[in-house]
Parts: sequence; structure tokens; C-alpha cells
Amino acid sequence: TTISPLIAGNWKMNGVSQSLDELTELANLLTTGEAPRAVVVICPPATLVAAVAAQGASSGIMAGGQDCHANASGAHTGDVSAYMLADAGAQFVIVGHSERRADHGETDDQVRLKAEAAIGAGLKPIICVGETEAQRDAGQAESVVAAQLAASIPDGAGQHEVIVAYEPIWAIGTGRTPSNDDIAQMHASIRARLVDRFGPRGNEFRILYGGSLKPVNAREILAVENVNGGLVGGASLLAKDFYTIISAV
Ligand code: G2H
Repeated sequence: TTISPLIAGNWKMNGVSQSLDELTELANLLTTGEAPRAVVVICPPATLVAAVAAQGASSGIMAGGQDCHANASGAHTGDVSAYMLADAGAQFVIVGHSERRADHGETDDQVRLKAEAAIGAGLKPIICVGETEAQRDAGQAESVVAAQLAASIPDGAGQHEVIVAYEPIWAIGTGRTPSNDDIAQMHASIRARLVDRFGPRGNEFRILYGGSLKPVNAREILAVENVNGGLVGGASLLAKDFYTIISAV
């Protein structure tokens, strides 16, 4: 099976209404240049999801959230539900990003419930996993990620479109990336776990790479076997850079 690549921009807590100018520029690049091979997603802060969904539609840019609550509604001050993101026009939502796991103490169980809520709301969850530097140095990277996958991916995922993002924590926003061999080995390991659990359907999940993906390294990283696209933070904030990464697949 060939999987169409997906490039998602994760704006994190960056972006105000003026940032929609970058979206306009990206849309221009996407519609005037050669048609991209990749599915293009922007995950802005929740305040901009509706605007990105509306403005991106004509150029094929889809919108995603960066997190969602596991419940559909209720007394959860400050939280946003998957249904609300879907209602705002989102088609994707990132869950379990390491910054959420670290800053908000999210556990694998909570991440799985969020992914279930996303599926229930008709969103495609992008489930993030990744090891710390200490875990990699101790030779535990694959076992740590395997445990995260086992506990963070819902059992029903095989019947839906669920995306995995491998983001080694030590590569996030640091400018450092694993070697292509290390990426290949990890993505092969993730693929094997998905096939173990979901059968042949496991071959159809996209596995994205994330962590300091930039114009200068995108082409080689995105060409690694079992890398079906990328989750891009810092380099997604400038339309020109993000377009270069999109064009690298
Ligand atoms: C990893 C990535 C996007 P950056 O978190 O999710 O961010 O590309 O800035 O390392």
C-alpha cells in the first residue's frame, strides 16, 4: 500500500489574527506552484481554528486542533472539546504532544481517551509518542515508544483514520535530529507494533516524524522508509519555509 504523505504544521502557542497573512501566502504558493503531493494541515491555536478552516478551504489546507478534552462538553474551564474543534471546521487534532504530557501531566490513558473523543467527533487524531534523551541513551527508546503506542492508541483505531507522530523529545525545538538510520529503525519498530496489533491495516497508518524538521533536512528525513510525512513546529510559522517542507515530499 502507498500512503499519501501528510505534512502538519503545529503552530503551538504562536499566532494571532495577523498570522493569517502567512496562511494567505501559503495558499498562494500552494495554488500557483506545482500541486503538492502531501495532504497539508495547519494546527493553529484554538482561537484561530475556525479562521484557518475557512480561509484554507479554497487552497486545500485543512485545519486541526492541538489538543482536545476527552469529554464532549461540561464543566472543564479553559478546555476545548473535539466536537467544538469539529464544529469550528477542524478535521484533525494533535493529542499527547510531549509538551502536553510534560506541561499538563497527560498520561497515556488520558491521551487514549482524547483520541477516542476525537474519533467520536469525526476528527482524525494525530497521536504523539517519543522518548527522552536519557531514555535513548539507556537504549530504551523503542520500548518506551512501544509502551506509549500500546496505551495511547485506542483499540478501535483500526476502523478509523488515526495518525501516529514520532517526536523524540530531545529533538523538539532544539535543532537536533536523530540520524536517518535511527529514524528508519524507530519508524520500522512503530510499523511492526501497528501491524502486530491491527493486522494488515497497521500498514495503512501514517507515521509522521516530528522534531526540528526544517527546509534543510526535510527532503532526506521525509524520504526515510516508513516516514509518511511530518509534524512541523517552528518551521511551520513562515509560509515560505513550510512550503519548502511540503514540497520536499
Ligand atoms: C515537535 C515539532 C512540532 P519543532 O514538537 O510538533 O516542533 O519542529 O519546532 O521541533
